[in-house]
Amino acid sequence: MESTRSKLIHLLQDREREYVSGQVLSEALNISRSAIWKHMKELEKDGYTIEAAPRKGYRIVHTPDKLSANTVKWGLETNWLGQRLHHYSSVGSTQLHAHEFAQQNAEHGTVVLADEQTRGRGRLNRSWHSRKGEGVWMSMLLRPEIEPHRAPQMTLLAATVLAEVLKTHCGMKPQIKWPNDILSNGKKLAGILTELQAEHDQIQYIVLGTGINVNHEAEHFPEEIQSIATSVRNETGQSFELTPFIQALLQTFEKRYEEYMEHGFQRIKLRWEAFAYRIGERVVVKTAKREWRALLLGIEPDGALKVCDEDGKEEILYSAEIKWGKDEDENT
Ligand code: BTX
Repeated sequence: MESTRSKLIHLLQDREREYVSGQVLSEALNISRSAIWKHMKELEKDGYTIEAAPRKGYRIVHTPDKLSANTVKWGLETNWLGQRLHHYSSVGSTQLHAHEFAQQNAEHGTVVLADEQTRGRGRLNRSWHSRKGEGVWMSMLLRPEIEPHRAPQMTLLAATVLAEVLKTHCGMKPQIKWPNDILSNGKKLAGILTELQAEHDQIQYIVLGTGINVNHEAEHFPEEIQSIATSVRNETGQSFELTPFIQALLQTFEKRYEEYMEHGFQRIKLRWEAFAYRIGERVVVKTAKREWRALLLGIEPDGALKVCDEDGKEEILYSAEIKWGKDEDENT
C-alpha cells in the first residue's frame, strides 16, 4: 500500500508548481484538512519549501537536495522500482537491510538507500568504501521470474544501466570490466554486488547493490585505494546532485529490466559490448584455481566471458576476475 505521504507527494507532483486545494487533497486521501497540514509540516522538516495560500491551497516550490525517501520519489518516473523506498543516513550495509526486507516479503522493486555505509560490502567479503553524502549506496530488491542460472545476467544488466546513465547524465565515457566494475580512464568508479536467494530452481529474490563514487575528491578515498579508485567529480571536474542522478538510475534500470524480461539478454548484450573494456586485448585472468594471460574475446549469448589462452585454446568462464591497470598484480 502506498503511504499517505507518498500519495500526497504524487498529488502535488501531478500538478507541478500549481496550487492544490486542501479540500481536494483531503478528499483524495480521505483524511482531515488538519492531517494534511501536519503532513506538510513533516515535508518541511525534510527540506521541502511549501507555500500555503488561503483559498488556493498548497504547492511545493522547492524540493531539497538532501537525500530522503521523499526527495527521491518526488518526480521519480517509474512504475515499480523505488516506489517503496527506505532511506537511512547511516547503515552498516544497504545489502543487509534489503535482505531483511526481502525476508519480510517486501515487494519486487523495493529500494534501500543510505548516505553512508560503515560496512559496505564488495564481492568475496571485500569491503566497499562508502563515504557520507558523496556517492550512491543503494540496494534493489528484485524478484525476477527467471531460472537461477540466469541471475548473473542481472549484474551485466545493472552494469550497462550504470554505464548508460554515467554517459547520458554526466557526459562520461565509462567502460565495463567483466562482470561488475565500471571504470573511467582505467580506474574504478562503481561496483555491483548481486546476491541471490534461490530454492529448487527458483529465484526467491535478488538483492542488487550498486556503489557509485559521485562527488569524492581524490584524497577522500582511503589511501590503499587512492591509486585504483575514482569518482564522477574526479573525472569530469563537476559535482552532481545525488537525487536526480538516482532517479535517472532507477528510471533507466526499470526500462532495461522490462526490456530484458520481454526480449531476453540479447539487447543487453549488445549494449554491454558497446561499453566493454579491453575486448580484443591481452589481460591477466584469474579464477579460484589459476591465473593466466589471455586474450579477451567477448561475452557469450548468456553473458559468460570468452577468453583464449596463448596457445589459442578458447575457454568460457562463468566466474573469474580480470586484472587490469599498470600493475596487473594489483588487487581488484
Ligand atoms: P568488488 O569486490 O569488485 O570490489 C571491492 C574492491 O574495490 C575492494 O577490495 C577495494 O580494492 C576496491 N574498493 C573499495 N571501495 C571502493 C570504492 N568506493 N571505489 C573504488 N574501489 C573501491 C564491488 O566489489 C561491489 C561493490 C558494491 C557496493 C554496493 S554499495 C550498496 C550495496 N551495499 C553494500 O554493502 N554493497 C553494495
